[in-house]
Formats: sequence, structure tokens, C-alpha cells
Amino acid sequence: MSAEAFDAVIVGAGFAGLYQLHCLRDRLGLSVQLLEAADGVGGTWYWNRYPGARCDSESHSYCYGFSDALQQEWEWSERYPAQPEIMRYLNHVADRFDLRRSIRFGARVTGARHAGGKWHVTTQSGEVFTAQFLITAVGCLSSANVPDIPGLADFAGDWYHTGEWPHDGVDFAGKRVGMVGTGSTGIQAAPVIAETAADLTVFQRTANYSVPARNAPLTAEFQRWAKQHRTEIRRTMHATPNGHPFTISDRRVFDVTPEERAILYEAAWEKGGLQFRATFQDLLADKAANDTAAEFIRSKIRAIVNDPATAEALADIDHPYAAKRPPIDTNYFETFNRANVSLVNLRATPIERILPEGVKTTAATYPLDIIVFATGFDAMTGPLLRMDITGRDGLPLRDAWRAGPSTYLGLGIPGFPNLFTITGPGSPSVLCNMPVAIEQHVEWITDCIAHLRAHGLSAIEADPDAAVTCGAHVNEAANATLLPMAGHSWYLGANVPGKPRMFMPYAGGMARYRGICAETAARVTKDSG
Ligand code: N01
Repeated sequence: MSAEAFDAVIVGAGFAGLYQLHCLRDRLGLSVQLLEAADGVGGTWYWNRYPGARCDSESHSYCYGFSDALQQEWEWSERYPAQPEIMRYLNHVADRFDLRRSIRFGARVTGARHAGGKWHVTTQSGEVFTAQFLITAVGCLSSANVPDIPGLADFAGDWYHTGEWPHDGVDFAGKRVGMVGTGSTGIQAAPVIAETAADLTVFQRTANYSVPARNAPLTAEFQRWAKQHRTEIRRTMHATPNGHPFTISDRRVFDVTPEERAILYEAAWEKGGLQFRATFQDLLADKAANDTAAEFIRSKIRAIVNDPATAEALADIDHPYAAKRPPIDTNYFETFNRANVSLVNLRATPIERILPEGVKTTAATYPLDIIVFATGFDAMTGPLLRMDITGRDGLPLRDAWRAGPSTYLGLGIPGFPNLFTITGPGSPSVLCNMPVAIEQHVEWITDCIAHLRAHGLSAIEADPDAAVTCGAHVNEAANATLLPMAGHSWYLGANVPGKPRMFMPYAGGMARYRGICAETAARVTKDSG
């Protein structure tokens, strides 16, 4: 089959790919082909259609900031946008910027090989595209992790992974449902599934913190305010470590009395959302400080959940607050007060196997009609490795990353010229409000490509020594926080058997990272041009 030739190929039509397409095609005038496995835009949001799927970032901050007109014309309806609303938004963006004509849908990339100064990108159907530049916009959480539990193939009912949810939904009415996993996804899904299922059994391996989201419709007054103050809001988002539209308090936990602390936590609990983490500046740096937040949330769980044994199992959390991605919820703990909901503590009674009729733990068999796996993803590296990328001199990415991912700033990989990885491992990505991290990467990549072309340079590649220094800095940044203390977290790759343990996202903060990228660009520009 003959290959179609472009200046750039982009993989993935989520937030990252759509904006990258707009920048390269419409700002730089490049010929660009975007390849997308799904039959529509949306990326993560296309696949994650599970009940209760909603963004944990606030809607006025979970959107693009590059176009004033787009920000002015789009109305978000709720404090946190639900999956269908985000899909409407991304479809609107695709239409507004006339992006679809450069997107090939239903085109899953199965191989990308660098040879003869070009990338040769192959899709599942055997089509080949060549390009000078390859940009992956495949997301960090797009490779579903279905646990390898013996007997699953023999289960007589239906099972689903939340990250590959059927488009026509799942009818839980009258069904006995089991849900495995209590991360952000399971915590969003359980209350909604419980509303229609005959009964819901939640299989919990690691108990988790959660803070109420306090979702609500946005008032016209807030919508007006957010539009009028979009510049200041974005300035705040760019100045904070996590890219959210609020600042982290400069107060430390032990600067205040226990009574004052209780009042501050109570107010943050009432306000709800990820902002709870911003109540004090040292919550993620000092274990004793963190213990006060952890104990506050545990006391809330015990107060909400009526059955003392269930409350204890839910509150028996083994890691610092926010050392794993902190979920926020709508009635998660309250759900365990429903007569049709029960909790199985897998730490006490692990799953032995799945039987045709349900889940068998070491203590009992739970008859089920449906199993929902809210078991997360092969995060950050999974989506890249499954594309079978081969760099210079026939070097497979899988070999280059055998001991764990090695990148320069999460943007480039030694041995892989002209490959750019949006929100790759080593960048803040999942520790940041995603659109903020994405826009910064896309703009950096666009400027880099513009520079190469303006100076007649054919290729750019990460320096291996710089990648090693960068990896050491990523480690150092993680070790300055409590994040590595959650030894089972997907940030470390610990949720996928056999995956190398390495802290993957950059925990030094988005604002600092932005500065490092700007310095690198200035250096490269000086050296090359
Ligand atoms: O996945 P997770 P997720 N047997 O990996 C359990 C983003 N997100 O889909 O902790 C039994 O966090 C596992 O247990 P353990 C967000 O960044 C964003 O919930 O490994 N249990 C854990 O409880 C988030 O962090 C939003 O012991 C098993 C759960 O499954 C990321 O996506 C909404 C198991 C997996 O939790 C991933 O969240 C939702 C097994 N074999 C998610 N294997 C928004 O903002 C795994 N588990 C929209």
C-alpha cells in the first residue's frame, strides 16, 4: 500500500490532539494528519462513559484558554462538567476550528517506525502515513487495566471496564452488580449504579479518602464573573503547581491551633472539591501535617456511614491524604447507608477467583449478574508502548524503556528524533489540571517545530545525558513530597504487574516546569539559531 505523506502526524483526538492539529495546521501552515482510533473526538472522554463520569476540575478551568472567542461563547452548566457536556464541548471545538477534515477516525495506530529521516506510521487496517514529525496525544489514562483474575473468562454474566464503557449504556435495573476498585472512578460510579441496581457489592482493596465535590448548576452570576475575569483566572492557573483556578494557602498546619484547624478543614469540606488539598501549604510535604487532614476525613467517614464495621473498613486508609490522586465525590460514603449496597474488604478477604455465578473471596461467594471493573489504567507509558514505536537505528521504545520511561521533560525521548509526546512521563501531566498541562506542551512543541523549519533544521532529539538528569530531577521532586508513600499508586506503575516501579509524573509543579521548558527553548534557540 502506498503511503500518504504529511509534515506531521498526530495520534489522538482528545484535548491534546485537537489543539495540536489547530496549531500546526492553522498557525504554522503544515500539512497534518490526525489519526484517531475512535469514531469521534473526545479522547479519554470518548471512552470513559461510565455512570457518574464527571471531571474533578471545575468547568471554567477545564477548557482551552487559547481562544478568547471560544471562552466567551461556551456556557458550562455545572460546577464540574459531566462526560456528555465535555463531549459536546470538544465536538464544538472540532467544528468551530474545522478540524474534522484533517482527522482520520477509526484509525488505530499499531506501529510507528523512524527510517530515512521520516516517521512511517501504520494503522490497524494497514494504511501507512509518513511525516517528518510525529506527535503523540494519546493521553495518560487511556490503556484500560483489566485485572487478570482467574475465572473471568467463565463468568456467566456481563462485565465491563469503566474506561471502555458501552456507548448505549448498561442497564443495571434489577441486576446484582459487583464493582471492583475504589479509585476516583469507582467513587464516582458507585452512587449512580446503586440508584438502579437491585444490589451493589463494592470490592475494596485499598480504602481511599474522598471529599465531597459539592457539584451544583452554575449560576448566571458565576458564569458572567468567570467570563469577565478569564484573564486573572488563567493567571492564577498558570501560577499554581496544579493548574487549578485557586491558590494554595501559605499557612502551615501547625501555625494554627487545633481548634482553628478544625474550623478551616470544616470550611474546606463544606466548599468541597480538590481545593481541600490547598487548605495548608504543607499537606503534601510533612507527614505529621498530612495526618491532621487524614484524621479529619476519617472522622467524616465514621460520622457519615451508619454501620460501624463498614465505616471502619472505609476509613482504614494506609497512605497519606492525596498521596494517591484524591477523589472527590457525590454521596460516595452515604451510598453505604443504602439497604442495597455492601462493602467487601479485600484486604481481609481477597478475591480467589471468579466463578460463572459471581466473585469468590476467601470468605464467601457473591452471586452477580454484572461486574464493573473500575480498576484503572496502565497509566502514562501504556498508551505509548502499545503503539509499537521504533526509533532511530531500529530501537524499539519497549526496549528503550525496559527499566522505566526515560524522557527529556516528558516531551522527547533519546533515540526518537522528531517524536513529541504530549504530557509524557516526566512532565506534570496527571498532577495538573490537564488542559493547562496540554496547552503548555502543545504551544512548546509548536514553537519548537516553527523554529526548526525557520532555521532549516531537519530534526531535534533529546540528549541522553539530559534525559538522565531530568529523570533524577523527577525523582528528587517526588521525594520532596509524600507522594511516593502510596506504594500501590499508579503514579509509580505499581498497579500493573511487572511494570517497572518509577515515579512517572513531575511533582515539582506546573509553574516551575513551565519555567524549565522556557529555559530549554531559550538555550536550544541560542545554540541553533
Ligand atoms: O483508577 P485507580 P481510576 N483487585 O487506579 C483497584 C483519573 N480520573 O480509574 O489501590 C482489586 O485510581 C485499585 O486498588 P489498589 C484520575 O487521575 C479522573 O479510579 O491498587 N482491586 C483501586 O482501588 C484517577 O486517579 C477523573 O489496591 C483492584 C482501583 O481499582 C485516574 O483517572 C475521574 C485490582 C483503581 O483505581 C485513575 O482512576 C476518574 C484488583 N486486581 C478518574 N486492580 C476525573 O476527573 C485494581 N484495583 C474525571
